[in-house]
Amino acid sequence: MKFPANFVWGAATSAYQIEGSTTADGRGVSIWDTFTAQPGRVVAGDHAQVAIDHYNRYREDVQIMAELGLKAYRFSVSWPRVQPDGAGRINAKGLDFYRRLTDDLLEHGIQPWLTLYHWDLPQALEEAGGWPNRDTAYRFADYAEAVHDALKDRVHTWATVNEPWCAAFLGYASGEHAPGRREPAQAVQAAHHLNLAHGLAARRLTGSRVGGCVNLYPVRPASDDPRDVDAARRIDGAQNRFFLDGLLKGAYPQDVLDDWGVSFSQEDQELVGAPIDLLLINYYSPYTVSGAPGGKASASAAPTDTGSPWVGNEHVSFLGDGLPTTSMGWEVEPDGLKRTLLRLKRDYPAIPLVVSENGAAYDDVLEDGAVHDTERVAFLEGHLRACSEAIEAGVPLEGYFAWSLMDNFEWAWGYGKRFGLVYVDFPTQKRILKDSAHWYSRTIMSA
Ligand code: IFM
Repeated sequence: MKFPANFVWGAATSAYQIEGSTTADGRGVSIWDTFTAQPGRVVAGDHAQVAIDHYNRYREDVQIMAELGLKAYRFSVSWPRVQPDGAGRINAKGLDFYRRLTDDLLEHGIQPWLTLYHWDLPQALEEAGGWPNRDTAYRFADYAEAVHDALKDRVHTWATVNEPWCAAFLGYASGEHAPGRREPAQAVQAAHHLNLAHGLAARRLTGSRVGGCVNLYPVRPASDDPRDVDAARRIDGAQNRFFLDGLLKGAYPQDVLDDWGVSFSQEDQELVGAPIDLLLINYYSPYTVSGAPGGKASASAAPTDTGSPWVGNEHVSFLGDGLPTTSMGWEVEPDGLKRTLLRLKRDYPAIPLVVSENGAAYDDVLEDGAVHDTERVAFLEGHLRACSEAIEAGVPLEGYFAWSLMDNFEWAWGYGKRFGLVYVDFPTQKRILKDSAHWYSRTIMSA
C-alpha cells in the first residue's frame, strides 16, 4: 500500500455515541434522549446517559489517540450541549468542553476535525416539527456559526451534517432512529432540509475548510432484468445521487424527484449546492438490489419493529451477494469502496475526498487482557488497500478515518455492536487496545 506523505490518518466518533453526561453543565435534551427513554426503541433498553463517559475521560482518550499515532480525530459537537433549546441562548459550559478537547488534541499534535451535526437534534426543535420543518435548517445555520465563532481558531476542517440520508430516512420514514417517526412524505422534506442546513451553514463558516458528509453505497442490479436495473437506478438515486448532486451540483436528479413525486425550488437547490472544499465519505458496504416482486423490503435490517426507509421504493429487494458479513449483517467488499471513489472522480471530478468513516462491528472477545480481532484487521487492510489503489488511479483522496476509535453506543442496536479499534469494558469503562488498534498504529507509523 502506498499513501502520500501528507495523508491524514484518523479515527472518528460522534458526541451522542460516546460522551454520556447527558444532563451535565446545562446540556439540553436531544431527540435521542427522548427516543432511548421509549420502551422497545433500542435493543436491551440501552441508553447513552453514561455511554463511554468520554465527557469525563476525554484526556485519557486523547492520550490513546496520541499513542496510536493518529494525525487527526473526527468528532462531533452535541447541539443540545452548546445550544440547549436549539435556538437563542448559547451554553458557555458546553462550548468549554469542546475548547478543552480541542486544546488537548492540539497539544498532542492531533488535528481536530469537527462535525456539527451527528443526529442529536435538540428536542425543542423536534417539537417545533423537526427536520421536516424548514425553519430547522436556519436554526442549524445559526448554531453552526456560533460553534464556528468559538472554535475556528482551533479547528481548521469542518463538516456540516453527518449522513443526511440516515437522519432523514431512518429518523422520519422507517422510524428506526430518533425521533422514530414513520411519515414517508415528511422524510423526503427532512432530507431536503438537512441538505439545506448544510448549504446555509457552509456559507457561514468563512475562512475554514468545509465539507459535507454522505454515506455512499455502490448499488448493482441483481441481474440485467430491466426491473433490477431500474431498482438499482432508484436506490442509487435515493441513497447517493440525491445528496451528491444536491451538494456538488446544486441540482437534484430529476428522476429521483419524479420517483418521490416532489419538486424543490431552483433557489433552494442552489442554496444546497454551496461551494465546499471537500467531501467526506462514509463507506461500509455495497447493495445488490432487485425490482422483481417478492423479496425482502428493506436493507436496514432494523433491530426493532420499524417501517421501510425506502420511500416510494418499498418493493425493491436487497439481496446478499454471498460475501462475508460483519456482525451487523453488512457484506464486506473493499472493492465497493474503490468503485465508489472512482465513481466520484468520474462524476464529481473537482472535489477533494476523505473517507471519514469505514469500519466493522464484530463479536469481540476480551481474553487475558487482549482482543484478537483478526476479522477487523483484515477489513481495515482490505479497505485501506482499496484506498491506495484508488489514489494510484488518480482519485484525490486525502485521508482515512477508521470508525470507530472506541466501542460505543450503536444507536438502535445499543452496546451490543462493537465497532471500536479500542475495546471498552462498559461496566468499568476500561479502555483496551484491540489487535486492530495495534495494527492501525503500525500502519500509520510505517506509512
Ligand atoms: O455508528 C454509526 C455512525 O454513527 C454513523 N455511520 C455508521 C456507523 C456504524 O453504523
